[in-house]
Amino acid sequence: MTASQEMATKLMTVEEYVAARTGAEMAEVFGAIAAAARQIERKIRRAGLGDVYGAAGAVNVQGEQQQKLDVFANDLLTELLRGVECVAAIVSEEDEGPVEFGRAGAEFVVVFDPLDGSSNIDVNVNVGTIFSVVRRGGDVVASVLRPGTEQVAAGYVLYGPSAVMVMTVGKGVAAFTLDEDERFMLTAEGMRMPEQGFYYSANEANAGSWPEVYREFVRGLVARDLGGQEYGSRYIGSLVADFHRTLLKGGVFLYPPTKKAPRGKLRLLYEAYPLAMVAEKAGGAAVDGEMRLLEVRAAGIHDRTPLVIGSRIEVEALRKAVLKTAEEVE
Ligand code: FDP
Repeated sequence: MTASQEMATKLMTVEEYVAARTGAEMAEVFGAIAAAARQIERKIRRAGLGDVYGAAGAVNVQGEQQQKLDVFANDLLTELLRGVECVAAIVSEEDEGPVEFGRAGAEFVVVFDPLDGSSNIDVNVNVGTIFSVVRRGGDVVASVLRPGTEQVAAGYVLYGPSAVMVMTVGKGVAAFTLDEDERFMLTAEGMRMPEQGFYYSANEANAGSWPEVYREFVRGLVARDLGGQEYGSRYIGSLVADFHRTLLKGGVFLYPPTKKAPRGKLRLLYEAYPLAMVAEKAGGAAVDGEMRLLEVRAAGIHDRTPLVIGSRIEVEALRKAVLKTAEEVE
């Protein structure tokens, strides 16, 4: 790439990037997500100055305390996407069912977790928005319950020291950084996750209640059994931030089944599916332990799943170990 081509690439907004690859309708969807992300970022940046920390007083459909910023982010995304003609409905972590916009011919449904890792807000630690776009095929619920392989676009926004949107419209993974003029500008294209990496990321306080095969896997990483690779441990407890590091540096994020959450803690539709699509498009992998994550089927919109996601070598090694254990048990 010549220097002038590189400049041209860098001067592209996320809306322009999407329009050039998939057309104006999807660009409008991204425009609404970017607009919401801008406002969420502004609110988070000034969180300590206003009355935005803490619980909103309600409990969401997951039985979790809703934070004020959860509610703010959810309302904003819903309203901005309502303004996009090609969006038929949204499905959010914060709502019991889909919110339909009454547009029979609209093509897309947007699924999102408006503010992931929200237990980190009060301590000024990174949080994120995760989203996925699927085509509406008749009933909205049936459309979003199709396998993750059917997603047409997916991504996340990480509200960190800078705000970054990482996304795919099915052809490679790109990152956009929020600039001073509040535009998400292209800062990386064709992103690739390292084949093997330097960090593993898990809430090890739960290790006592993981299936033994996961404990053994992590012990193996620490012992450098995986090709002699040396690992460090990193766990933020904000999925978007933990995933983003894994995407850039390689390694593996795992949230195995636990005694308390035998079917996993993380949500399939609006956490695992979008990140799995990004991971795969960047050359990484994601499984629920045994299966390719994008082929795991949800029965309900708020279903949970175990999640192992990251570099291909670590994810494959874990999957092989889990499958072997399953064989031995049979
Ligand atoms: P949070 O409960 O703060 O919203 O999906 C929720 C999530 O955060 C993820 O962002 C994070 O990876 C995970 O839960 C953290 O769970 P633990 O506190 O059990 O480690």
